[in-house]
Amino acid sequence: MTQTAKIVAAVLVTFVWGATAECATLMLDFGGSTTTGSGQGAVGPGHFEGLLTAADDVWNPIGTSDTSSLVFSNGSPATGVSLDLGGETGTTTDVIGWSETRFATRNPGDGGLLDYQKNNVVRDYTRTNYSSTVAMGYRVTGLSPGLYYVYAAADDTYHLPGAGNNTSFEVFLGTQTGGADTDYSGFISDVLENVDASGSYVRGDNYSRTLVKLGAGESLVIASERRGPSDGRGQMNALQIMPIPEPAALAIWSLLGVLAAAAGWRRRRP
Ligand SMILES: [Ca+2]
Ligand SMILES: [Ca+2]
Ligand SMILES: [Ca+2]
Repeated sequence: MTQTAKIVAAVLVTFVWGATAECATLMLDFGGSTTTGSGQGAVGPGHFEGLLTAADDVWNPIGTSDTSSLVFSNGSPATGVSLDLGGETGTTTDVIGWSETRFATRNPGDGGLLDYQKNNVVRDYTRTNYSSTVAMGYRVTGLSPGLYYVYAAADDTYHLPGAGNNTSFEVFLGTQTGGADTDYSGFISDVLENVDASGSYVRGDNYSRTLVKLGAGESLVIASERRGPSDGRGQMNALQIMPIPEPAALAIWSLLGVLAAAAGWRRRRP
């Protein structure tokens, strides 16, 4: 590849990734807090990893209700996109019922938050409120088909650090067509141990990043459940659902092929 082509590629990758991610990333801030954390510009795991920029600053505050009034991270309306909250139909059923409405929000305890939790979207959360043993589900419908990174953060910030705060959650991810209740027992999952005390986002400890392929007409389904000796209550502090610009990347490589061919043609001319 020529130096010019390399520069063109770098610029295009930067531009296309930035433009695509910025305009179609969905950021959900669970919990009822309006003082801090649910406002605009808060840093999530996708920002921490450098894949989202300061321009991706619009979060959707989510309490305990389903909603179809959502915006993307650049503030543009997420027309046709909706969020459905649900709860496990029994302690060990591994099925999310989407007509469940018994949820609650929790603000953090009055001290001891780690630095990355302070004044941030991960400080508060939404959880199930009818049993201490059921998972909670989050279903997003209306997103464009393609590849997504799903960032999930779940931690019990209501209890102070120490033995009670190192709560471990399992986050399940999958897809679904139609509106039926969802069996998530076959979904892929990530475990968040929440034991790191460095005060920073740490992937695999206090947040997960999972690659999900969404087909045409499919909904993204996420479930969370507290781990322990027995099943525990599910909750979520924040989610970022970020498209990976795969078609754009393919277009870039096609263009580079044209550039390389043109450079070769020029070199061969007398
Ligand atoms: Ca939150
Ligand atoms: Ca619902
Ligand atoms: Ca359960």
